[in-house]
Amino acid sequence: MDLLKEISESLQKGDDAKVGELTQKAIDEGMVPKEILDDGLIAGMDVIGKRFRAHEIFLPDVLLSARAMYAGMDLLKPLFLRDEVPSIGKVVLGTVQGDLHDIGKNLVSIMLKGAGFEVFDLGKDVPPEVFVDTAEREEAGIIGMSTLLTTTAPAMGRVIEILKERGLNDKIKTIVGGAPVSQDLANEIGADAYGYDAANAVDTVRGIAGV
Ligand code: B1M
Repeated sequence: MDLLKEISESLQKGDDAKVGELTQKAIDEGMVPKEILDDGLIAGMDVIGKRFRAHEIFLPDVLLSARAMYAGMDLLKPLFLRDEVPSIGKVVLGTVQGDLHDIGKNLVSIMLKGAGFEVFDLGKDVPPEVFVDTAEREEAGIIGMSTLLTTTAPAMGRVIEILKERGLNDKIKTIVGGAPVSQDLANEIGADAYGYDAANAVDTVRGIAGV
């Protein structure tokens, strides 16, 4: 079987040891890391999402697949990072309050760091004030927010409101992303930018940071 297909299928089975082993094999065979990520790991997770929505599988299965996803991502991570790159800008990043999904946000974090940004990763379930307080304290020019739940998308708007209340919205720009987020939603809540995937988030952050 095709190696990337095997990675995807092992991830769907929640077999983290196998995903780690196959991801390492793909790296050793010289496959492009982005291809392993997109066509192996993310492809497998997409199937899990569809099966979960169709009630064919349940939360514990999704958790096992998430663990398998991390087994692969941990091996790919060093390949996306570059050592000793001087910082080209500061980004405060997190998953918004009420949302515990962090796989996509962590990918955005890895890729931004790889592109030379200094990232203050606040993790998941981050209260709106914490995004703004951290950006102010660290003098970061950009706040990046991720959400996977339609119910927590409005929390991104609250961050933007706080920036306006503190008169910081000209100085600190915002980018939003995640499965239920769209350019329309970004416009609606007044975000400066929308990123549809991790690679696009990097290009977009570069654009709004002017680097
Ligand atoms: Co949950 N979950 N989950 N889940 N989960 C979804 C999101 C869901 C769509 C599944 C479904 O019904 N088909 C659904 C949301 C429905 C909705 O709101 N419309 C859902 C639900 C309902 C839930 C619970 C409520 C289930 C429950 O408890 N009954 C619960 C929520 C708990 C909470 O957060 N309060 C829950 C829990 C979980 C797990 C903990 C089991 C696990 C998360 C583990 C973890 O993250 N550590 C999990 C998972 C894994 C998923 C699915 C299957 C996969 C998500 C994922 O990691 N995808 C997901 C189904 C799906 O999305 N198809 C689902 C891979 C990842 C690489 O993609 O995160 O989209 P993604 O990131 C992409 C882009 O979106 C973008 O870049 C990445 C790709 O390069 N991106 C950005 C992301 N952030 C960005 C930020 C940017 C720019 C781009 O700029 C700042």
